[in-house]
Amino acid sequence: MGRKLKIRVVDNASSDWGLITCDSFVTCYHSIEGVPQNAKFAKDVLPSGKVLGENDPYQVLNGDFETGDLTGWLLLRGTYSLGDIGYVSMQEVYWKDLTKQYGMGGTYLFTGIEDVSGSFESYIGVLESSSFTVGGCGFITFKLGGGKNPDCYVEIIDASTEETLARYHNDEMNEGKLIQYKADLTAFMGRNVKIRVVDYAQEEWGCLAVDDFITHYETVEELPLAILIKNYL
Ligand SMILES: [Ca+2]
Ligand SMILES: [Ca+2]
Repeated sequence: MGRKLKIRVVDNASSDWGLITCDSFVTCYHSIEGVPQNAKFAKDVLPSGKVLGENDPYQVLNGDFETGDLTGWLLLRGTYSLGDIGYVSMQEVYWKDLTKQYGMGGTYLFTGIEDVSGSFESYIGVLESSSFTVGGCGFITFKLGGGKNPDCYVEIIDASTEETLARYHNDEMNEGKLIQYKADLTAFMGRNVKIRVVDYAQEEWGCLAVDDFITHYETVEELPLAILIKNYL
């Protein structure tokens, strides 16, 4: 309040709806009642500059993708795959349908659920996190959408030996809607591990969306309401 500002309309894009139209910048309303009822709340997408897990050995780096990119993650393309299994996106809906909300945390998520043509779905590969130590109360939480195909799953691996310690599948899948899960890693307390988001499937919901890998809770009381995910290993 009181600061002198300017508005900038920026277009740095050259494809995929890389154009913009705008009108009616009204910058002063004397009361909140004057703001049009049907105006949609604009989301501030400016990255905070802070990276989740930066100074916490127990929290996986950028587990919420809120840097807006793959900082802390390694995206590996499968053999013969013509594209990546997903990308960091700020689209709130999938299939360009306003009723199909991902329900992501914050502004960004990682998604391979993009178009109805299914070209993304045919891609295979792995998204691997940087390492973190299992600590706190030993539970982690994450959000998972899509991936009904059994060849889509989330794994916990040992950071040095790459031994698979746990494997999770989106049993509660509701299209691309993100389901909040909690996983019990108490058996691996103190171990250095990584998360792998695996997509080896090419059809039948062979695509995934993920967000909010929160790997450090001091007590179970801090855990959000979440479904306990089954370890299939
Ligand atoms: Ca997020
Ligand atoms: Ca796939």
